[in-house]
Amino acid sequence: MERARCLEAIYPELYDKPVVTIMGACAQELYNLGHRDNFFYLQHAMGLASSIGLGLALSLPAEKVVVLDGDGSVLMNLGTFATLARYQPKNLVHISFDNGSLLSTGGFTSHTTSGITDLAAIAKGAGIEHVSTATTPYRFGESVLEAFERNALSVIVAKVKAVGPDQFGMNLQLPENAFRFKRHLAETSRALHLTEV
Ligand SMILES: Cc1ncc(C[n+]2csc(CCOP(=O)(O)OP(=O)(O)O)c2C)c(N)n1
Repeated sequence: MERARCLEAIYPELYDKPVVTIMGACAQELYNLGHRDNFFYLQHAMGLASSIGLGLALSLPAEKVVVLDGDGSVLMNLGTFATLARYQPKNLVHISFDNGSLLSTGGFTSHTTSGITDLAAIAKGAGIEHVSTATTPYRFGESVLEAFERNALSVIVAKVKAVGPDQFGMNLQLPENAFRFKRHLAETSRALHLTEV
């Protein structure tokens, strides 16, 4: 299973949801499908996409917030599952694309390689009830649709190949993306705590 195909499959469902991605290959693959102002590609702050997603979910209870994470990034902030479990945002869907690799910086193996570390088991153990692992495109699509329907925190670990886009490059700098994302949320969501930008 390839992450790009997974993203392609769920892309139509993302049109109305705030989406936060990790940097690098995942961000590029989503961008390549067509940028939208409800997509925020987190740069530099590896491991913190889930933290930003949690903050958005708590601030925007009427929105379904989606985090697109990576195994390396989650491993860098493992406590995030315990934090998510504690706050239980009903409107957050956390998807880890587990390719067993730090693909975007050269493809070094991560701790999930060869099944050493099981992110889904960690999420369960942290106290998250709705956790699923997807190894086929069908199961991935099913898990995501179920999560979008569910009024509860959902974590999905998608086992994908360590392959990424052929080329990197976005016609969008981080500050512009951040300002447009925030403005979009302020204009379209029933935002409770967003200030003017
Ligand atoms: C704190 C920190 N350390 C290292 C990096 C460099 N870095 C950027 S992306 C990346 C790999 C991310 O791996 P993963 O989350 O598994 O996603 P993948 O690239 O495999 O899609 C690394 C090490 C960074 N941005 N921040």
